[in-house]
Amino acid sequence: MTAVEAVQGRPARKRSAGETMHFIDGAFTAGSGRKTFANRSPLDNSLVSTVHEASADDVDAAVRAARAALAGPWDKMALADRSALLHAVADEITRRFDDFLEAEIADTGKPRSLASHIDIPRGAANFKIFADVVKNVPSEFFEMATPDGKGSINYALRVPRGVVGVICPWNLPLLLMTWKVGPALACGNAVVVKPSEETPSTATLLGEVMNAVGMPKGVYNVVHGFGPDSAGEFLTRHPGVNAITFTGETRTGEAIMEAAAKGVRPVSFELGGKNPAIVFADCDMDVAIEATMRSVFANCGQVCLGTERVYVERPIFDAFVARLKAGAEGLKRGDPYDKATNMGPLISHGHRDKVLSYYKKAKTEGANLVTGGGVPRMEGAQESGAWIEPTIWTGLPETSPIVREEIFGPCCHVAPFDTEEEAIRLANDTPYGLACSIYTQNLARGHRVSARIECGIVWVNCWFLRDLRTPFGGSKHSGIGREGGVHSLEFYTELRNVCIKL
Ligand code: NAD
Ligand code: 6OD
Repeated sequence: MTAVEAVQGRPARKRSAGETMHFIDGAFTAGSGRKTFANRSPLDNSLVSTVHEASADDVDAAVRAARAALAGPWDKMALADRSALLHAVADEITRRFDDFLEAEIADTGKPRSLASHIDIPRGAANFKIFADVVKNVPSEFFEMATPDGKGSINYALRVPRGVVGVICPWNLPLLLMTWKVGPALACGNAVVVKPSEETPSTATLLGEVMNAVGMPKGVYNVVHGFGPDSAGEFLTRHPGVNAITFTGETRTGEAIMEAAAKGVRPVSFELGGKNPAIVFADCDMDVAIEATMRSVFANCGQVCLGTERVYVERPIFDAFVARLKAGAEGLKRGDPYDKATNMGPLISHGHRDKVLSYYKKAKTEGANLVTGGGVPRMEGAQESGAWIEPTIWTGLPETSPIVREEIFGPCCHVAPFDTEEEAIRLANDTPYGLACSIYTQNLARGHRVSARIECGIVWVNCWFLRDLRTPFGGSKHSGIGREGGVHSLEFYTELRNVCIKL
């Protein structure tokens, strides 16, 4: 009996407080494997849940369930009905807002003030936007003359890719997962999601939402586990997966690309970054400080679009550093449900070790430590959490690993520049190319510099201001492809030309 058969006919189980199950073919299941792992809170290292780790058979069951769904009512559903169902998913996420919020905070420790404004609302918005986009994008049509004078017409049909493997990171778990699942389902695909091992909860909870709104079984599946030699690799190597969408580290992207080569399967990758901000002396300083505070420290610096290199025009360098320091020292750590808390812990002790190794390296390289650089003292149970100090350095050469490598923590290096040309050169001197922020009140300069920065997204006088219709993705080592609006349809569908002789 396969794992799918084993779960068929069983009523869908709610996520119990202590266990996180796979969601396969519309049912929660422990799967066929015996292995589990602990999901611990980064706030205080307490156990959030015991997570079932998928075996190759469990992943196979999920892929088979997805394939079966493609041949069932999902395939026959009218576009308008599919779109309505995705709106219902968004509405149900909103109705269960507090459940999602609680699950996301339990896994990540992020402050409620952040998750309730960004993560959970975007979870719903990611379904709504693509439910609408698919209904409103026209396809091509050409009339063609033929020698017999009768002519022919050509049009393009958008057809789903099939089963899409969705591999997700831990930093914005619901947001980044639904950013892929929303368009994939809107386009008529079925998905198998592998959430990060650090943050398995909201993807699982979404299974309850899918059942509540009547999503056909097998359209949305979730398997838990790790990357290499675990659920991630089993999924990306599975021949029944037609396309792979991945957000995570560049090195992981390289491994997944190798897996996808077998069977020549398309990939969409949103990868790492080492994003610069360029602060010109003619900026509105309040705007530049407010946005840079968020871009460096929001989500404890664990945002792919976050700024880790700040270039400031020399006349305002000292004033800018002083204000950023004051801002960093004013951040409030602690209870995520306290309204005043605006900084959580890092995702895990393992990640904190990595970030601290950069803090140490900065010291040995002779950085000028403006603030932070260590681990804060926390009270009570939080003493055991993965807390870290927000940190600012100056004075390092551009060749330093602190300036070149993605740290993914609440830290930045600030350096002065003298000319626009120099700022552009410094910003582009990186193998990455995800995002850049520019602060200036001279809009001509804003346009001119934006056009010369080698990256996927440039923000002028803002950061993380997102219109979901726009192309999102990275250049160079920061990704392959663009998602968002109609661009997501490019990846989640294939165009088929139909030629009709009249
Ligand atoms: P990661 O690459 O370590 O893991 C991401 C996911 O891939 C996890 O689910 C993991 O289990 C899985 N995985 C790992 N190895 C695998 C393999 N060989 N085969 C299949 N799956 C595998 O990334 P992370 O630490 O979870 O996230 C942080 C990274 O993600 C940072 O580099 C950050 O910049 C990047 N990121 C990029 C974007 C973007 O939009 N560009 C967004 C968020 C995060
Ligand atoms: O806003 C988005 O759609 C998106 N993909 C954000 C990515 C953030 C990275 O951590």
